Amino acid sequence: MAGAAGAFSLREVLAAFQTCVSERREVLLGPYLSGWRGLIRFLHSLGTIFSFITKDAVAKVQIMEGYSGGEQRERYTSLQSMVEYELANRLVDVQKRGGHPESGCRTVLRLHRALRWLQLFLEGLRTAGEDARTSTICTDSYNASLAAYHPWVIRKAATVAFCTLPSRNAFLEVMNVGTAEEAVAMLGEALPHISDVYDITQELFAQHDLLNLP
Ligand code: 1Q0
Repeated sequence: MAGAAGAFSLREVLAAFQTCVSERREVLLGPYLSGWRGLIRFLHSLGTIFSFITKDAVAKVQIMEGYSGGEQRERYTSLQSMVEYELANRLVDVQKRGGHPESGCRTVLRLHRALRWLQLFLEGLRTAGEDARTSTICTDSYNASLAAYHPWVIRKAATVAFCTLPSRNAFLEVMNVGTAEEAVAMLGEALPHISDVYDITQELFAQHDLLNLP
């Protein structure tokens, strides 16, 4: 169930993204959604000012859980099999929203774009100085990724929420992986796995011309 309670552990989230990529370089939906559930747990802990973000992320993960536990679950084991199935069966609104407003493809595309934000944000946290402001790292990462897809009102609300973020060291602590230095080291090891998931998905969606789904 998306958004279940429990302590956040970045290690678990990163491990989930690590196990996402199969030997055949497919992105497995099960671990992909586990990774997202972990991130959502963390979002919950940031309080109500983030709830408009949390709600959207929960809704999208729930849509995907519906597919991966549904009648066609075998078609939804990986992003590759999902794309193939949904396109072959015309289950994706390609030009404008119509009969399939909640296709797996368009839903994953939103999560995929957010994963780019996460990649930039964690890289920013990892490389910033001790006194860096998390809100600045977060805003810069957002402006370089997701912001391009959001209308003004969401960009505004997001920027206001980012200002309430705790300091870099508080963030590193909340990762539950030890000291700030250990957290930074772990980010360095783990970030390539997130990048891998991002790159494979980006290539898959580009190949099928799915990067601008309504
Ligand atoms: C740390 C602060 C978290 C900041 C999250 C940045 C993302 C801002 C996103 C604002 C989204 C606004 C809500 C609605 C947007 C939708 O319109 C949009 C498009 O969907 P649709 O159906 O209308 O076409 N949805 C999205 O773009 C998806 C947004 C998903 C956001 C998921 C963010 C996940 C963040 C997790 C926090 C992880 C931090 C990890 C760091 C841990 C370090 C200890």
